[in-house]
Amino acid sequence: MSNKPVLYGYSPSSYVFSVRILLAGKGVDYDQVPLDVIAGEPRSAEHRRLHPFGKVPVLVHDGLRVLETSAIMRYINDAFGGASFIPDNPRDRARMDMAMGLHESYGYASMARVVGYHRFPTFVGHPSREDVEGELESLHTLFAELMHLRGRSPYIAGDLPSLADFFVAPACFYLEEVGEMGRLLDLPGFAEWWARVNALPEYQAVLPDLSQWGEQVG
Ligand SMILES: N[C@@H](CCC(=O)N[C@@H](CS)C(=O)NCC(=O)O)C(=O)O
Repeated sequence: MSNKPVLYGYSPSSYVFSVRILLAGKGVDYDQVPLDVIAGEPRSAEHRRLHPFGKVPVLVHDGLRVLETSAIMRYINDAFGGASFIPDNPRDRARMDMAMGLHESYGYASMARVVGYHRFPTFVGHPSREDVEGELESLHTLFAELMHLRGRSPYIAGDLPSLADFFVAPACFYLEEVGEMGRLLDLPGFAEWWARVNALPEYQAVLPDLSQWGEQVG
């Protein structure tokens, strides 16, 4: 049995991206099986043996299979050495958990539809521009709340970067990439937080190569 974890999912996947930021931050060496989401590879019968809903990421380590990005991130944080990205006090941990839960429940799907509108419209069912405006409104509400949670802290859950910043950063990366970041930049504190996250070496180290990504559109 190998001690090297295996991460299933290709790097452009926003959830895989979050996990890779953390792996870089921890300095963990791993293998990656780059299943392409837009090409439908996670839905194969073979991958469904690892993930019954045909999703990525999946992390396999020492015979343990971990599903769900937030669980994968907590596992990596705790199972490997290096810095911890989980705050050591209950109040900041609550901020981290709230941010991750809010993004999972109210952010990810909206982000995927906005980005899909530009880069993989068939995959997301051809949303209209009106649909996209509604999703952007939800994302505005979400990030207003995240900045409220952050308050005067440099990062979402305190003085140091946490799983929460890594969990939501890919959404911002993609909104910027497709030119839909504008309204968020008006939120008090957002631009300052985003510049700080952008400067993190673990984030810069794993920026996905998007040259072969998305559907052929236009
Ligand atoms: N709740 C899951 C969501 C995973 C998820 O939706 N992953 C997307 C990629 S970012 C996926 O695998 N999509 C494949 C599909 O829907 O066919 C998690 O936290 O890991």
